[in-house]
Amino acid sequence: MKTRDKSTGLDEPTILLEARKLIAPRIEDRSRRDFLLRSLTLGGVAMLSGCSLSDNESVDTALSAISRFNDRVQGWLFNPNAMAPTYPQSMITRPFPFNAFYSEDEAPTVEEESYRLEVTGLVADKRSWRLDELRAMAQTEQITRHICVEGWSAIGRWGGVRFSDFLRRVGADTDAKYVGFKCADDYYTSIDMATALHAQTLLALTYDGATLPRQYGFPMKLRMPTKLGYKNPKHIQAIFVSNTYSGGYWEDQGYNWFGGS
Ligand SMILES: Nc1nc2c(c(=O)[nH]1)N[C@H]1C(S)=C(S)[C@@H](COP(=O)(O)O)O[C@H]1N2
Ligand SMILES: [Mo]
Repeated sequence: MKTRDKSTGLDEPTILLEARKLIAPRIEDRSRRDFLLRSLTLGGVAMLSGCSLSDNESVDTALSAISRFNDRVQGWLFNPNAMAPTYPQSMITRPFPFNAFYSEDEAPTVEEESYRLEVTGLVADKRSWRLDELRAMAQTEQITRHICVEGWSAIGRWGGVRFSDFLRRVGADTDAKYVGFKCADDYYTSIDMATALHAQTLLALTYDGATLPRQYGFPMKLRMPTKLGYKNPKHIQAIFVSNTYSGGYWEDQGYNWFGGS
């Protein structure tokens, strides 16, 4: 079951639990965090969000207001120079888990010959890319942990083009706010520019030394060890640079947009 339960109702423990989940991850000072989480009340949620909690809809609005606030806080706290941990080969999770909003046999089949990566928006060079052109760029590799909000994590080895190299190569406006992605399976997401330029953000073309397999995102995925699984789009077909917020598949259903891990 991949649908998020939106029936927050007016059940106080559930609302507070949801609010705590949104607030907790980015308060680094432990004693302040524990204090804030312990002392959070329904009144506090209403106050933080500027919404009355009179019905389901206003509860949802309040929680998404906290989530938007959390995006800003995460953006401020995100350190573009801090590196996510890397691991030795011996720690790679085998087999690496599959996840999508459908089952593994339904993963899209993309044909290499006809495939073109579309690049649009605030970029100087809007021409499309063939896979071999991306393979001809400098390649790098990393072994990092993928963390899914559904409660699992796994260590994997991805290789490909540093995304900051790609963005500079296409003459992207790196002062723009967002980079968005459209995928072959109708998935979509968008990320903040600071994360797009992070040294560990890869336009991944390989998994464990071989061409990225179909179910893990062929022909390419964006791999970011600084973000949760759902922010890492597989089967990327189009990349766009923009100052307009464009959300994402899970983000539009209530998942936090910044999605830092
Ligand atoms: N195109 C596409 N990308 C996607 C998804 C998806 O359904 N479609 N699911 C996301 C989620 S929730 C997770 S946890 C990871 C899973 O990647 P994996 O199959 O390589 O483990 O892909 C992310 N990227
Ligand atoms: Mo996920």
